[in-house]
Amino acid sequence: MKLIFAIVQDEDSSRLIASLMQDGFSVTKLATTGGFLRAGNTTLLLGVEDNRLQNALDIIEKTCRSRKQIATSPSAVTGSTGAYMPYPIEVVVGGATIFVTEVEKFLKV
Ligand code: 2BA
Repeated sequence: MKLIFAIVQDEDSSRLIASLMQDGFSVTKLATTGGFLRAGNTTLLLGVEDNRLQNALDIIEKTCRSRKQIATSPSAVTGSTGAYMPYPIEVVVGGATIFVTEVEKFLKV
């Protein structure tokens, strides 16, 4: 069995959960925050049998889109006045950031 951690954009999460559940996957949704943008995103946990791993990954890949977002630079420049001047930068976020780990034990007690 594998455990998938999928970090996705909030905009994709409802459709993704619906698609996964329609295909019989169990999903846990966590409200998370990206360290770089400091914006909300969604992390899904899925425990899947090895033979269904690719099926789940395909659904995630098909459903999650990448989007451009404007962010304020985390390391602002300091102008000649010494003032703090954050500047906007464009980053491409997503589709999904996925980690797959081996599950040693799976219990429901
Ligand atoms: P954030 O950390 O808010 O990052 C949002 C987007 O900002 C990233 O999109 C990437 O395009 C950009 N970005 C992140 N760190 C950067 C940096 N140090 N310099 C320049 N640009 C940077 P994604 O790569 O699609 O990541 C989306 C979200 O997935 C991330 O949100 C974070 O919550 C998670 N994530 C991505 N890689 C991860 C990793 N290796 N470990 C844990 N979480 C990760």
